[in-house]
Amino acid sequence: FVCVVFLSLMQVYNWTVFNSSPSTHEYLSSKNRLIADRRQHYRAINETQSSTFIKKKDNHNDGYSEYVVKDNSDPFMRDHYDIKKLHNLGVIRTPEDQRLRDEGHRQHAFNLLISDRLGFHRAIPDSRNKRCVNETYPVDLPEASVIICYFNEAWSTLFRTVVSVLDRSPQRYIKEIIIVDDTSEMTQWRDPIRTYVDKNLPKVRYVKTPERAGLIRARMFGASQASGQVLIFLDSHCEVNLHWIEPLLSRIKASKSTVAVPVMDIINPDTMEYVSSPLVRGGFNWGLHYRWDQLPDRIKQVKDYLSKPIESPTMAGGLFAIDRQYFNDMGQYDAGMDVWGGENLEISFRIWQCGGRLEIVPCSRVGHIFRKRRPYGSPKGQDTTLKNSLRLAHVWMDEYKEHFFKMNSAARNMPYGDISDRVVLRKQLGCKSFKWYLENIYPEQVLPTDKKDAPLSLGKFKRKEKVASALRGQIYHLHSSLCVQSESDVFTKKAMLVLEPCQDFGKEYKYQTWYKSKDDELLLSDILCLDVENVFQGRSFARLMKCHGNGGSQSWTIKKNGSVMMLYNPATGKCLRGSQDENGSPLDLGICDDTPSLSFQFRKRPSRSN
Ligand code: UD2
Ligand code: MN
Repeated sequence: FVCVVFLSLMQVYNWTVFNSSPSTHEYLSSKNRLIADRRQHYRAINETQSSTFIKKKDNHNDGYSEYVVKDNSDPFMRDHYDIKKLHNLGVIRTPEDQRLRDEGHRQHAFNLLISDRLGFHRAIPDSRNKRCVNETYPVDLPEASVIICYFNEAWSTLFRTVVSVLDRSPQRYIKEIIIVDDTSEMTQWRDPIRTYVDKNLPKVRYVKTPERAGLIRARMFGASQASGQVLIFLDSHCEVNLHWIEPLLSRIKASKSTVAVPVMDIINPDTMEYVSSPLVRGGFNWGLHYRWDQLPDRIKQVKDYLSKPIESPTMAGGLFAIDRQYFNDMGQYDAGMDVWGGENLEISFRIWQCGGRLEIVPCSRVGHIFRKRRPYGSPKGQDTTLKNSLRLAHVWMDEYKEHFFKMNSAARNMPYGDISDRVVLRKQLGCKSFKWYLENIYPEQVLPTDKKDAPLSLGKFKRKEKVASALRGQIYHLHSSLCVQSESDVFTKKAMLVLEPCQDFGKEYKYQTWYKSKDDELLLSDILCLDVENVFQGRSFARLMKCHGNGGSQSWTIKKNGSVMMLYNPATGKCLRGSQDENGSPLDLGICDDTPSLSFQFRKRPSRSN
């Protein structure tokens, strides 16, 4: 009986029945010390990993079936998205576990212990809106080359990305998966990865950049080797969800100049929990940082907007599908951009201004690990985002680049390399002005001068003192007062908030600058909203989240309390709380009373000088 069941399972359409047990053994035989260190560990993963796909139902007549993943061996591995079970996976049992966890946080900025224990296959919740089940797609969709660039990615996250694509896409739509090793420093993994791919994953190709190229040039390098009609780019720490690919390919089949972006769900870097994201779209602020925007009413009025493609002014950057010919014709990327940052706004502006279309496709969902910091730098330690932003401002933004310079006066005189190629490209493609883009594609965008609310800092300003500087004989205001800022120095969703000494200038400036919106939201750097999340029973923490525009936990009422105020969150009935003594401990919410830890003040930001 067992045999019969097994054989019939094997026949399930061209589907590969994954049993990853043979997988990592080959590379385990290598002599490399680091690998030997991990032998025990990966053996443990393999033994818990045998999973089988069981056909659930044929709900499309195009030969596509729905599968549930059944894990055969370890009860530990079932429902691996359940937060309690994930928590179990994170339990440290041996010194080796501890070492792996610490190393993971240091090198990857996520919980490597849980990631490794999850293995390559795991079930994730179907995060789509229910309406998506009724969507139908053409049968003859174009084939895709999936391109995954990585620099120092962890083994388990890289292959979970790859395997999720193989697990959850009809095989006929996957021409190939190209993994582009951007000359990772972890050279000891190079051969094992190559061998593993060659032996186990026939559709996957390993390529390596000749030298560290940065993610922008690495993507072009990968694309130049691809042969599918469509290119789909993914970060190397993603997990694609059920039916993720059909809606993307359908949009490109309908029009070759449409670029289709899935909704990015959140994989929590500490717990690996997979969390559905609200439907929002891409925007930017005048510091040229990507920002999540709530959907404007004109989109919400469209019937079934929760399951129909919506146009988006920009994309986040990492995940999108584009026709390969179109990608080449419209100038790929700006090869003068280094390592990280800015390329997502550049390609977004270019798509719209040069006659294409950029859409977010709500029924396509891909999880991405949002880290709190980037665990790598650039080869020369330079700030590549600023240089890249300058290039795109000069090529695409016409007179509107002045708004960017107002926020970054130092950038005005910074070198940004030669952009003449890109200027020529803009002419050749006959692209429209930035004014046209703002008026027609992003009418919701506010010019900085229109802003009603001046930037504020939110904090506790009680301990401001004047200190005479013996050296220069001048009086300085030393702000020993504390300001509310993100726990990390990037704008990451789900980041907690902490109190740190107030900064008026320099890098910290933008991490402490808040804006009040007319909908009672508080936005950090005009990017993410102050939100509340119930993490543990009875204790709610303040977090940064995408602004969803539905009030609730993102709505804050100011309650005056003498010269100070309390920030009341009607959704939880509690007030924002920050203990005054401990810098660095996360802000949470407490019952609104007179305790000093609940009192805050706003202060207008001084004008910015860097
Ligand atoms: C976001 C985008 C990312 C990119 C970036 C801006 C998403 C999910 N991610 O940052 O794709 O658009 O914004 O530039 O929207 N990598 C290399 N070579 C390098 C550095 C990185 O190949 O020199 C790889 C890296 O391993 C990863 C990808 O590029 O797979 C993106 O890097 P990231 O995950 O650090 O960027 P992220 O998600 O913070
Ligand atoms: Mn990423």
